[in-house]
Amino acid sequence: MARRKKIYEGKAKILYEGPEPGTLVQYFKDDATAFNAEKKAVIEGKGVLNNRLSEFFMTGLQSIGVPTHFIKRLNMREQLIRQVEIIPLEVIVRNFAAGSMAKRLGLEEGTPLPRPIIEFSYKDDKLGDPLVPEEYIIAFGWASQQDLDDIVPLALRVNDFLSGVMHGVGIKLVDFKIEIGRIWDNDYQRLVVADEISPDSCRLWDIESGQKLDKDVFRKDLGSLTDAYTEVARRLGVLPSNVTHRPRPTLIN
Ligand code: AIR
Ligand code: ASP
Repeated sequence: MARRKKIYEGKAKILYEGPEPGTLVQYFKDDATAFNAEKKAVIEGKGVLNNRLSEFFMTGLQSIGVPTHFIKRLNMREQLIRQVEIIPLEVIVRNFAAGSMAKRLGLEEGTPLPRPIIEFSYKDDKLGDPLVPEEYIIAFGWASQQDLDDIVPLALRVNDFLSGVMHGVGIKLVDFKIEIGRIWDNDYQRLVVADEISPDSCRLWDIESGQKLDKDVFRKDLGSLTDAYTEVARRLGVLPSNVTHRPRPTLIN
């Protein structure tokens, strides 16, 4: 088979040219990075889990009318997606204080916020994805006011959906990050949820015990990341086919 053309390689995923114009193949690597890639490791099985989990969340969003880039799963590590123009922002939604917000404001991790808070970081690894106000986003042309007026309710719908799904399996959605892509239909543009939604991009805490079931396990050396992600997948009923229980073959005389 001819080698596929690599379009882009990021820290956790690779994008290849897709089979048709306007499509790409998104490959999930086992690589984990944190603190702007200062900390790195290969975590066996992470890519397979995130491929499945991102599919689960994206198809769930589509079922309630939230457009995403997802088309279909191709295999254990790859999915077919729509090619989009990524808006260079990390759209972060927070329900409880944690991570950089807890640090910045001196809040205890887990403090409930008065309402979901949306913030934007400018996607630039060299700069460490700095938090930016809307004023910068519009002035520098990363997105328009109209885009932001569309992105905010989109992000809140994603938050409602994900919070509900996670709550149903005993997990608190503390915060998450999404990326938004533009799809052009002639002169008309649509915004869709792109990139991935997985425990790499969310903070997920067990409601009962407070146990962390997301990438903080890796960032803070709290144990096995694969075990944490497998637990999320198990609770959601999403497990890669090679680890789901299959009846053993029986001999027929
Ligand atoms: N995030 C931000 N950049 C990359 C990722 N994965 C996610 C984190 C967390 C949320 O955005 O995983 O769920 C907020 O991160 P922080 O570090 O700003 O508190
Ligand atoms: N994904 C980013 C990195 O690799 C930030 C993080 O998740 O901590 O550094």
